[in-house]
Amino acid sequence: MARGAAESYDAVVIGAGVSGLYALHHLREMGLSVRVYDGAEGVGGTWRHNRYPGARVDGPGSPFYCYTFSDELMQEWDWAETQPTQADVLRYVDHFADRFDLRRDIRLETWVQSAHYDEAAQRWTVETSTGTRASARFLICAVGALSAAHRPDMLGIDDFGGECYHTGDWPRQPVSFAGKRVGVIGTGSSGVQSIPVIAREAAHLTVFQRTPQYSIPSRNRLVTPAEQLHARENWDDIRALMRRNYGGAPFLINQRTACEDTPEERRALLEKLWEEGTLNFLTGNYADLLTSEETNHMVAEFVRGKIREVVRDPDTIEKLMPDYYLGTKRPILDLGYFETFNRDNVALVDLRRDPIERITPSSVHTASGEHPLDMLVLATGFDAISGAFLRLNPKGRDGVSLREKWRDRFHNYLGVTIAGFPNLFMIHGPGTPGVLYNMPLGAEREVEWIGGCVRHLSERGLGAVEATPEAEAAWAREVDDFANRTLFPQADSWYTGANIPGKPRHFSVHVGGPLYFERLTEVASAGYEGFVFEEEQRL
Ligand code: NA7
Repeated sequence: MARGAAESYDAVVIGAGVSGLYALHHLREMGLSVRVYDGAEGVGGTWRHNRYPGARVDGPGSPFYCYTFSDELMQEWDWAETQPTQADVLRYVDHFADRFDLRRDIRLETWVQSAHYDEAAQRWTVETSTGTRASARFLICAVGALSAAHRPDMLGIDDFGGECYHTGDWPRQPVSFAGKRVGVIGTGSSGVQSIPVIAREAAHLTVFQRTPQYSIPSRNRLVTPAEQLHARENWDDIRALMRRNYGGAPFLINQRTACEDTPEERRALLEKLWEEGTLNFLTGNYADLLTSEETNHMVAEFVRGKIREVVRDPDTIEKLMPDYYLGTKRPILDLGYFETFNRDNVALVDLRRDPIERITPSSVHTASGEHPLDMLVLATGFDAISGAFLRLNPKGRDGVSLREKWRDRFHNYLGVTIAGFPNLFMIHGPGTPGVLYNMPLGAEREVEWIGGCVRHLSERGLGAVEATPEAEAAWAREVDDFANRTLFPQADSWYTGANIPGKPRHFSVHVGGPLYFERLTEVASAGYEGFVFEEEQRL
């Protein structure tokens, strides 16, 4: 229960994950008073909660999944592996918090339960689970694009009597699979990362798969001292390349389309990319991979061929064959995923042919029969991108809630602001490149834009900034236009909200990469086109 006078800050940041921590650092450097709240027992956000076995960076590998703003931070941190483990990323984030003395402004184990805007005061008030009430001119929602865990509403799921864990909210105490019959539901990144690790320890593993996946070898290995040195010595160039690259990774983009090469040249390129693994299999691939059905089909067939080469049982191969446009669901990097299906203690259930009918206290019951289990792992993903903002459900002008505002679509301007919600900024919200971009780098670039906007207000004695509905509508068209030039909207993915029953269906990621950040700069340079400002009220 909230009580007492409200604490007063320039900015309240909700979330102490990678983006919230950078927001704290950056705004504090600008001279603002900032308070950060997070419900967890430590900093790190998604990286703290997703501690399931096998959890690793599955984006740009080391040392490039990192903050880029501080040369010192880059020069002093050693990454062990090319795809760092969850524990390593958490160590890095903890180091960042200590290195920049962030903890004094962070309140942990404190959930923000409500946030509402007071138009007369031009301030946001938040109330927390510990009874604190805080008032701030700016509300920064760094609540995470992959933080609202999705537990499917399956008949009987609450009656399951064994251990049951969600990968996105994994227990803090060690989980043992030894001697147990384990079932994993879901074969997205979390399922694909955890399945090989669980299979090595469990007595038996049953994988319940709805959509077969393309997965690319991560080729994880130790970072060599020479690589670390090279990155340090060439950091300025590498950082510049990351900022130019579509996904914020230091990969050179292939400008060629598939039809410019002979079949032999195509095969050679795909073999080379497959051998190297990592997300570069996509970014280094043909420029028309995500725009040409033909090219996509050719590359997809190559990957299906790789699965056929690895898996021995013909029936299992059949079940594992992905059939959507490659790259239009979240790309997955693995360490021996397909090989796992050659183990004697692993079974694969194809839920498309054999759907789950109910969960009983001791089994998963599918159309074909009973699968007895001691443990159920829900690798069923997230109410992604918009979900955590909706769970926060701030109330803006006239008391209108975000849930009301976002009933049919996740209306926003630049992915950062929302009409009717003055002085509220999102990080990695719908309409940003967010989940398709190197997330620490994306957070930096969004936060720096937010900082510029805040500075614009304070230098002019302005009290509030708000996107116009017209700017929002034009922005929606812009995001749609980018997406519709690609095959992305055609997949049933969490990018389109298809994984959550009843969720408005539209592709909510800006696929322009660096072009998105150019738009942010353009808008600011044009005097914050698409925004209205209010004079500061002096109460
Ligand atoms: P994802 O990518 O959303 O994967 C969730 C998986 O769970 C996916 O295979 C889903 O199948 C499956 N799923 C979801 N709901 C159900 C139900 N009701 N029944 C059966 N199967 C279901 O989440 P992840 O956590 O793996 O990945 C998010 C990560 O992306 C993040 O952690 C980063 O690593 C990048 P579907 O494909 O929807 O048919």
